[in-house]
Order: sequence, then structure tokens, then C-alpha cells
Amino acid sequence: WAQQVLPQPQEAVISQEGFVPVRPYRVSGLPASEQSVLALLKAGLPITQKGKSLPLKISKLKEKDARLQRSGAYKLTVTPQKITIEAFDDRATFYAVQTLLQLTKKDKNGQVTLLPATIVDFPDVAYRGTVEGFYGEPWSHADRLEQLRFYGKLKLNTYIYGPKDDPYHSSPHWRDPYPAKEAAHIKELADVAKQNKVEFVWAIHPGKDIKWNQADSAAVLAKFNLMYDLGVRAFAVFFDDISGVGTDAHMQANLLNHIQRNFINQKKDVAPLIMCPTEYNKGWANKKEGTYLDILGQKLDPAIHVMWTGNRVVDDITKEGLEWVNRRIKRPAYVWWNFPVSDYVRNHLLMGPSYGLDQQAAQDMSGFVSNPMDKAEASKPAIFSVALYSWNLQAYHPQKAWEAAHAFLMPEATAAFRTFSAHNSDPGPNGHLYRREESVELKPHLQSFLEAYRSGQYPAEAGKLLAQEFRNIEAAGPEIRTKSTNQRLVEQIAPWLVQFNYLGKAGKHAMFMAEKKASGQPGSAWAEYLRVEALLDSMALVNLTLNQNPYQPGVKTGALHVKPFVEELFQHTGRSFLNQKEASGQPAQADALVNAPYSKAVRFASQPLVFNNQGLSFSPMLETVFLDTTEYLGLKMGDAWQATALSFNFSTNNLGAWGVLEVSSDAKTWRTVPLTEQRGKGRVEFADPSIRYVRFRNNSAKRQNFYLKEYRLEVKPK
Ligand code: LTM
Repeated sequence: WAQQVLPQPQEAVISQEGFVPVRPYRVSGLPASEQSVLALLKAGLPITQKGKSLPLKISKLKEKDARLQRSGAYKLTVTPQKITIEAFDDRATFYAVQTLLQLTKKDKNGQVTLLPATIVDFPDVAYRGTVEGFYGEPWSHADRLEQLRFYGKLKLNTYIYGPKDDPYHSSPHWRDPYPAKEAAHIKELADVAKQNKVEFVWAIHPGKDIKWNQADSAAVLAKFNLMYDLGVRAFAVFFDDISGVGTDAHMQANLLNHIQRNFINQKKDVAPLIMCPTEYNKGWANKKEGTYLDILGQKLDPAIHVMWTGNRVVDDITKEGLEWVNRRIKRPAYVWWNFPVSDYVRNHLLMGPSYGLDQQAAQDMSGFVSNPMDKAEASKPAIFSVALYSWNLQAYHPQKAWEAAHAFLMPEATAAFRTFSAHNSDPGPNGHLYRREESVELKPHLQSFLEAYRSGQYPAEAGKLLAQEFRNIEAAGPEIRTKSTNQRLVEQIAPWLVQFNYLGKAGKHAMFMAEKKASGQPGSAWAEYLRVEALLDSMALVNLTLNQNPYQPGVKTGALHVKPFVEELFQHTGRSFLNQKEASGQPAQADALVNAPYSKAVRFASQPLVFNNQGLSFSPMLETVFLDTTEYLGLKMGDAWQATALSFNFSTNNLGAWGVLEVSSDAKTWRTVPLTEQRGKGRVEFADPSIRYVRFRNNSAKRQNFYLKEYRLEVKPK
């Protein structure tokens, strides 16, 4: 694990003599077109054209080694007498210079020294980077420019532009030219990408309303030509998350081949075409031979890349999973990794290590891009790790990469940033069933403390350790806010910084409370108890007032282990004050309040619910969903509540033809309620106060697709 150069080079021999002083260097062999590389060199080393100097020679890589016959491959030799760079292409020269700069060190007085080394380096995966492919507010222009510079430093070479909520990428305006301001932004992005040796890939998402006719094929080509004129030289077509005629594999392949023949092959200077299929993960793929993925495999021009998210929409990436799809699409998949994207859990941040990536899969993928969070800066730890993984799979170590990311991204407050990320990593329960570890180091201490405390002891050692971590948690937010030079990051995670600070305070006072209680000081313990109560109330208030998006409103932090610990300590102590016995199982009274998903299809069981003054609802799902014949989707209310109406939006045309709405008070006897709807959208009122279950059932003989945009019960207490 050579910390000096990241991503870790394939082969590196670092001199034992350590850092040596630098002298002025005279650069030769750099093409005139690469002035930005010269500027980069000048920023890190003394460069001169005359006088006494040492040579810095750049030349074409002559080596026949097949591993070095690829974009980005280079050899760099640094000795006290000279520097030589042999590069496969301009991108490789740029990368060699990035490595060279990482071998320099500046001391307090501005003196630069250099670490002699011999490095032979190349990427394992050809295309590495991100796909801005999430739902929600797209990244800002400034965020994107910053990302491109960041990618250059980490040898990432791909940024795919495909924000779902850009109406000129998707419906309704994919056919139309961008307005002038947005067009100017795209042009600047393409320019800055080029300077950083990043391929700016512009993606179109036409499948929601495409017509398979000549006019729409021409519309796609016309739009690509407009983008080409703005400087774009790489393109993609996405067919994810659509339903209806757009999903036809034959038609999709025809369109892609048409683009390949009439655009890609004609232009000569554009990168290989990329497509995202409709069946982009194994869970959704028709497994029958000769169906969707096989059709793409057979029909699509072999030069076209096909994207793939893994065994599920959001999942680990395994060699077996890739081999499965590669056999069908007849090419190595281009991985679209849905991490750290948080558009399906918008009240959480996914700041933990990037793990679950197969280290033996280099030959099984043509590209690897991460779909990040809508918070560009907060996504950097994960993107940093993706850079390390995709450059050198065998050397990748998730935990070390995560540690290195925090030091690289926030040298001014590394420990605070690390603490923040360590307790903000799990997405919480979600329809994709994707979970992450959280609070890994603290978890065993939380558990052992609680066990002992429940049995009437106060484990002093664990108590000390936990109290210290709660102080770290409390301090992390203010420290990041005041010390970090990255104010954009602070802005993006502001609600979580506030909430994290409250969590730290609540934990700290909970520990005081436990200590006072155990040492026989009930008065002080009671005072602490009230403080914890007030802090937990503040957290509830933050959750109800900040980040109030319509999908998963609120601000969750430390939600997997730390917050439940504080709540348990608080409740346990509270019960002992009131001299109550620990309840076994669910207290009877709580059941009256419990609301839950009610469905025969397990895939809806983990979908989060939102319960607020609007009522009780499923948090909306982004992708199309389905119900097989007789399956249903519904909500069960605690018997303290009465449902007064159901508002639904399934965004589909023929709902009445296959679905029925049913209500029940005991889940045994059901009554059908007339469904009044228009394009899958409607509102039905209920008069019967005994209704506890409201479900929507597929009454047809086959699977039905629809969108779960809204399913909301308006409720009132009984
Ligand atoms: O994953 C793909 C190919 N498409 C969408 C993304 O736009 C979305 O960001 C992720 C995560 O919610 N899921 C998708 O289905």
C-alpha cells in the first residue's frame, strides 16, 4: 500500500534514499497541444527553458508489453539526475505528470523535494468514473466542473451526464435543443473534461415517449449533432426505468445500430457508444432464453457498450454476476454501480467505505462508473475509492481507500470528517434491500455496554470509550464547519451536521445519566435524563423541519446503531425511574399506533413509510414496479387510526382494467371499493371507521407494471 501515489500504481519501486532536492527541469517532447500539462508541471516543479537544468523527457511508449498498449499507460522514472516519462497517449502523459506531482513534497518553507522512483502503470478497467444518473436535483454547474478536476487528479477518465431530472436529457424535451445558458454550460463541461483527460459522455433518455419511427430516429441524431457542435465527443442512450413500447429490445437495438452507423462511424472522433438497457439488473431480467438481453446480445453492434447494475438495482458487483450477463449480452458489461446514490433514501447520507466490489473481475467489465449522491462533494469519498478500485483491482482495500479518501479530501479536519462518515453510512430500510455497515468500530462497545447496564452494572471501561466517541460526534459538525476549506460540502451536508451534533450531545448526556444512576445519584441522573429527552426532541424537530423533500423527508444520522443505543439507554433508565418492568414483546398499547406496509409481495415490505400531517404513505418509488397476478400492495393502520381517504397515483393508463381497490377491518373479509381514476391517478373517500387495511390488488391473469408515485391514506385518530 504505497500511500504516496493514488490510485496505487501497478508496479512501483520507490527509492530507499528518500526525498531528494529538486533542481530546475527542462521539458522536452511535450506536444504543443498539451499546454495544460505544462502548466500542471510548473505548478509543482521548477521548470525552465534555459540555464542550468536537469532533463524532463517525455516520449512515446515503445514497450510492446500488451498491458501497456492502452489509453493511460505510462512509465515514469525519477532519479536525482533526470525524469523520464514514456506514455502511450496524451492521457498517459497527463497521468504520469499526476503521479510525478504526487512524488513531490513541499516543506513549511516552500522547499520542494522529490522521491526517486520507477513506476510502470496502466488501468485495469478501460472506462472509470461516474454516471450522474440519479433522480432529484441535478448537480450544479460549479459542482460538475469541480468533479472533472477531481477526476483528473485520480486518473478517472469518464463522466456520463444523465441526470433523470434534466428535461432535455429525458422527457419531455429530449428532442429539443438546450436553451442557450445550459448549452454554454455543456460546452464548458466538455472543454474542462478535455483538459482533465476525462471523456464527457452525454446521455439521452428517450424511452418514456419514443415512437419507433423515422422521425424519432432522426430526432436522436439531430440532438446528438447539436451536442457534437457543443464539443461533446462521447454519447450514451439510456432505456432504464421506462414502461410501454420503449422497452422493445429489437427496436432499441435497431436505434442503437442506426446511431452507430450514421453517427459514430461517420464522425471518426467520437468514443464508443454506450447504452443502458431496460433490464439492467439480474433481478429484473427475463431469464428465459431468447428474451430481452439475448436479443441485445445478438443484434447490437459489438462496438456498443451495455451497462449493468449487478444482481439487483443496487447491489455488490460480483464476478459470477458479470459472467452471467456477459454470456447473454456477448460482451463485457459496463458497470453502473448504484453507490453512493441516495435518491431512494433521501434522508440518509452514504459516506461509508466502498465495499462489495469483486477484485477478480477486471476482465469481466469494460467500464465501471459510480452513480453518486445528489450531493457532489459528499460523494467524493466513494468516488475516490472507485478510482482506486477501477485502476488496480487487486490492490484495492476498501477500508484503507476510505481512510485515504478522508485524509486526501479534508487534511484540515480529517478525524472529524472520518467520524462523521463512520456514523453516516447505512441507507436504512429500503425497497432495494441494500444495507451498509455503520459505526463498525463502536458497535461492539455499544452492545457490551448495554448488556451490562441492563443487568444493573456500569461497565466503566466501555463507558469511558463511548463517552469519548460521543464527544467526538458532538465536535465533528462544528469542527468540519469551521475548519474545512470545502464550504460547498458543508452546505450540502448542513442538516446532517446539525443532527449529528445533537446526537453527540444526546449520547454524551445519556452516558452521564447512566453513570449517575449507577453510582446512586438519582437526582443528577434525573436532570441528565431530562437533558437527553430535550435533545432527542430536538432531533425529532430537525427531522420534521429540515430536508423536507417529498420522497423521504427528514435527517437520519447514526440511525443504525448509535441513535438506537441512546434511545435504549434513555428508555431503560426512564423505566427504572418509574419503577417499571422491562416490557416483553410489543406493549399492547403500542400496537394501536403501528402502521405498516401490507403486501403479498415481499418487495414492498421494506419500502419506507412516511407518516406526517398529510397522512400515511409509501415513500414514492423511482423505478417501475409490478404486481403479479393476485398480488397486492397496501397499508395496514394501527387501530388507533381511522382512514378517511386514499390518494393514489400509479401513472398508468389502464388501471381499472386490471386492478381493484379493497378494504378490510380484519384482513380476512374484504370489500371492493369503486375505483375512480384518470391515468392511474385518483382519490377515494371512506366513511367506515372500522377500516384498518386498504389494498390494491392485481385482479388480472398476468403481471402488471405501474409506477408507485403516490399511495397515501389520509388518517385521523379514532
Ligand atoms: O440504476 C439505473 C440504471 N437507473 C436508476 C437510477 O437512475 C437511480 O439513480 C437508481 C437508484 O435509485 N436506480 C435506478 O433504477
